[in-house]
Amino acid sequence: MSDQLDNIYATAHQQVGRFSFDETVVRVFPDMIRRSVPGYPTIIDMIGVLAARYAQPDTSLYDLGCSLGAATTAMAALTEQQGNPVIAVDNSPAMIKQASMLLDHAGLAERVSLVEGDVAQMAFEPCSMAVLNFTLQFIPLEHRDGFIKRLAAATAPGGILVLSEKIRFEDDEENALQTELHHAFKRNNGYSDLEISQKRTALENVLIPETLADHEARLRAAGYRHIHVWFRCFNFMSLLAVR
Ligand code: GEK
Repeated sequence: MSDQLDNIYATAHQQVGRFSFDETVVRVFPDMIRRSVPGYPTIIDMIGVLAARYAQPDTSLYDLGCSLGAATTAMAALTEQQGNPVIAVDNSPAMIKQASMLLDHAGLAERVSLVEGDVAQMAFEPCSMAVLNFTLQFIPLEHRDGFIKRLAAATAPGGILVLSEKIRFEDDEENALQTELHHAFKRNNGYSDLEISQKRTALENVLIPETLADHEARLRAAGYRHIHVWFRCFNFMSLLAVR
């Protein structure tokens, strides 16, 4: 089951280990991401809307770092008539196992190829849409440029990348304020100060945020021509990059 309440960090851990997408996280993942990422449900819905607008006939759609397949499902639903193949990739065996069950239940097993693997190392087929919904932030910094370049090269002219990320701000004061507002959002969603602080420790050096300027520069260098922020809330944003 994957609809349990996230209370992983509710009690004091003697030592907070590195965060990993294991079975414990998979069990609570839908609750965790909804209560931790401002605007997550809206972003998923709009990924469907963007798929309806940008998916080109006879090309694949990628959901990279698909977790339980929320974006996959939105893309598949809003391109049903055109029937683009959807390729959903994640490197967590526990995520893939649960995603496979959920996609089966949703009747999407034929439409979606579920792949267990590292998105930064894979070869891409011609595609018209790729989604990195809060995934790039977990990929080692030194792999990010080459990965985005390879993805851009496989994307058809007029095709898109949707890149959602937690970001950091060059300005320390702004960074502190936006972080504080994010924590207020989490508190409002029922997380305690202990949970917020232990989760922060677990994500240290695992989730590595960059600035909006860093993302824009990388996308431009890879060959995306139009780059727009289409969603923004505190230190979370989503970019639409058109090839
Ligand atoms: C959603 N997109 O629900 N290769 C493949 N997968 C990876 C890699 C990698 N190198 N690194 C991390 N992951 C989803 C939410 S969660 C975001 C994405 C979050 C996977 C990791 O296993 C996890 O499932 C996902 O990326 C990140 O729209 O939890 O903040």
